[in-house]
Amino acid sequence: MMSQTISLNADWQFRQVDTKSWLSAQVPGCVHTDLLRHALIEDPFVGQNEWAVQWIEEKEWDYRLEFTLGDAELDCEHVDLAADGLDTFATVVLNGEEVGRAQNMFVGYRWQVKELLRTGKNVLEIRFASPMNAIRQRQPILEPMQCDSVGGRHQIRKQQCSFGWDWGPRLTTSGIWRPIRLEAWSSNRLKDVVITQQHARKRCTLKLAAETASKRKGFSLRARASLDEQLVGESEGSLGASLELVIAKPELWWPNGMGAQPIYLVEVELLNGSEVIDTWQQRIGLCETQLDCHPDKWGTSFQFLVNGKPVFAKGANWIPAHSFINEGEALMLDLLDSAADAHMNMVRVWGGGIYETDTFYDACLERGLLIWQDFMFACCVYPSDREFTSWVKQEAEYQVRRLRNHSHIALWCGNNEIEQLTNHLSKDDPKAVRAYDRMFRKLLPDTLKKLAPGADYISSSEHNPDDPWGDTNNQESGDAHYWGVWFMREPVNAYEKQYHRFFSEFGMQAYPHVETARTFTQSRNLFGADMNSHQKNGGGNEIIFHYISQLFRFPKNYEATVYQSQIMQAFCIRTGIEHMRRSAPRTMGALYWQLNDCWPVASWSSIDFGGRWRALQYSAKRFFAPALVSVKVLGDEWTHPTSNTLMSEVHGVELHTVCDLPMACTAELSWDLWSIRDSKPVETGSTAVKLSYGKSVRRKVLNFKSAITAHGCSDLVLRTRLVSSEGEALSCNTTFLTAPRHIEFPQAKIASKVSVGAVSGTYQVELSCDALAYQVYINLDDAIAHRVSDNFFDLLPGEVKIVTLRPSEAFKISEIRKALQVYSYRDSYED
Ligand code: BMA
Repeated sequence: MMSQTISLNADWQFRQVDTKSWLSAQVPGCVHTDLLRHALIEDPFVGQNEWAVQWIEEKEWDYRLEFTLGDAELDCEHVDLAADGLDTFATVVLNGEEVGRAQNMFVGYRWQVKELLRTGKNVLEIRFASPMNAIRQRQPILEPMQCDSVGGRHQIRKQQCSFGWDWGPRLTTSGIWRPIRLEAWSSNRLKDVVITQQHARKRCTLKLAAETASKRKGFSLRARASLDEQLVGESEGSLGASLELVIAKPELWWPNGMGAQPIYLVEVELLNGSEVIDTWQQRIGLCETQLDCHPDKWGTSFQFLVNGKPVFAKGANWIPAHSFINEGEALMLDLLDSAADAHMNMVRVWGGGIYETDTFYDACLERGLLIWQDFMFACCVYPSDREFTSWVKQEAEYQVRRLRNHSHIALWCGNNEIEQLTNHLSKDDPKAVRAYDRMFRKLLPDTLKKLAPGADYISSSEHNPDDPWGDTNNQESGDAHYWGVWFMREPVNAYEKQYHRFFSEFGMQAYPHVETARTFTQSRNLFGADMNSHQKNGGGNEIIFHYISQLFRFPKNYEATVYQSQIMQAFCIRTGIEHMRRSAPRTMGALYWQLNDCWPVASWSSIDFGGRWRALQYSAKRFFAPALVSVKVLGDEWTHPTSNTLMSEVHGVELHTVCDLPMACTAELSWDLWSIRDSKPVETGSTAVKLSYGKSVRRKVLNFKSAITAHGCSDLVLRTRLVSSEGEALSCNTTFLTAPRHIEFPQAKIASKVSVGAVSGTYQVELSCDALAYQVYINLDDAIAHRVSDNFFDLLPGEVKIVTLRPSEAFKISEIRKALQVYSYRDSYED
């Protein structure tokens, strides 16, 4: 008999323990969203409501489902209750009998329940203990600190950032957060299938090892692989034997920008005689990924190879897409589209969030995004007692099994930033080191070795393989989190002095767009209580203003401050990432902190909660372009420590190209040095270049001494362009020879023409100017939600910029014209 799945996701009810009334609940979901749906709490994302809902974490919650079963459904040998995720300490009761207990949000549970089920009405009840009580039972005295407002979050295996983070609210959920179902089966079922890919010339062999509930004779397996519904491989065999699917002329999966993402469907059937009794399927890409650490002239490389080819990792760190995880599913695809659209090829699933849902891994596969997968441990020393270790063991086994067939997971990493916590954990404390080693250098890698042999693993990010407890700022080997710019307030060009082998974190904050902030407050006071609740980093505001003041004139109002914070964020990260790409192959990765937010907040993200791109996301699309022209300014600028006079040794620039286009091509690299005041070029030039994959090349050193003597650094702007020999604009860049705050920007007149776009429902905006317009921002007034193809770009006289505008609903062209606002840096400050 074929196994049967009975979903139990509908018709749940919930209540606070010891209260009477049951209310409808949504599963998968959590108690906060259930309370919100019944208007029993205010939206915790609005104003300071977060604080008004803190009581929820102290309570116990009941979830209850009545469901009916027919004879047919019970007419099988086994029925399992499968809960893919319970958050977190749950007691599961079926028809009055306890079935089991859950203690770990990151584990899927399965209990045999056939004996407890009845024909007709059944009642399933799940009681969730207060997570705070669970913490206090393990640690009576709590010690709040940075990124742990609870002071004990690490005691339980629950999404760590749900206790509050330096960008996230404290919204400690409870509930059935993943699907729940009954699985009825007889004689046997497929528990799991592991796929191993073996690549050879013009052939890929998929070895499938199936695990079944029963290993008795008489059962057999049948497997198929298909691409676009065309069968490409088939195989049959008895249980226990490994099946092989040989795919001739495999179409390889490549990261975004390097090739296509063909997705193969692998299906396995379990047969009893000739009858199919269970099925299993998985979508995969055919690819080999490898972390390549080989000795080289700079130390030891830290680079990813995909199908044997070194890949410069371009991307960002990923946090849960919503504080209430299930709500994040709706936002995830759009966020990952944005990542791919900005030429990213890797995202890091950061260790303070969750092992993401299947939707996420599938979406990354489709979009060519490699995954750096942290285990979910972040920023503190974790317990090592027997109970905790057993939770971790179970979790690691569950998650490695769940995710091991995703060959686009390029790396597993033990945790986020624990090895650098030398103030808590140092080589002088052998006990703590031993406990750490047992978890992150033994348990986790051993689990991978057993269940996913061949998967690459590092114990922590950042990680110094030469001395894990030594200088985590090691430039010779390992990955680095470089936070000198931001936390240490180092000058922006400090990025250009860093030569880490791989940058897995670095970042700069900005304020969310005015429209995003308006979803949580009407206040325009960035230091007011509402805004303050949406800025979780202690010194965050001060540091944003520090960097704004290093770069720009004082912003004239709230809108201007938001705008400047965003162009400042983009300026900083662009400076860093262009340097990192120029430094290839010494540096082979740049994942900035952070792509997304889990609620509307001032943060390091490049995309506001809700999907609106900050200036940084548009900039990412330019600085991650497959072929890039990049400029390094030669000579420093500083203010004299006693006289405060501006000092400058800037004398010229280097022009570089960076290429990760898969095919070599020829292009023209051209430059124009303009006088800003005169709106005229003072020096121009060009050179033919050959661009080839993986090559970062210094093309020219330009000496601007005479132009600087004649005009001064503050009157000069350099525009550089890379245009392919077919005439395609590959990259375009603007560089100043001084901080923009020293420049007298002209009052440029920006002309805009709106016309109907080629694709229905879109409009084209054509922009031109009579003088330098820096960081042009186009927007439609509030009422019209929209997307634009580019924004926060620079314009010089003679250039025409065409932007496609896509309103989310139909609007007349006259309405678009009326709503169009064009703003540039010059509008953000008073004379
Ligand atoms: C990083 C992350 C997070 C944090 C961010 C900003 O190192 O790992 O812990 O949110 O810094 O402080």
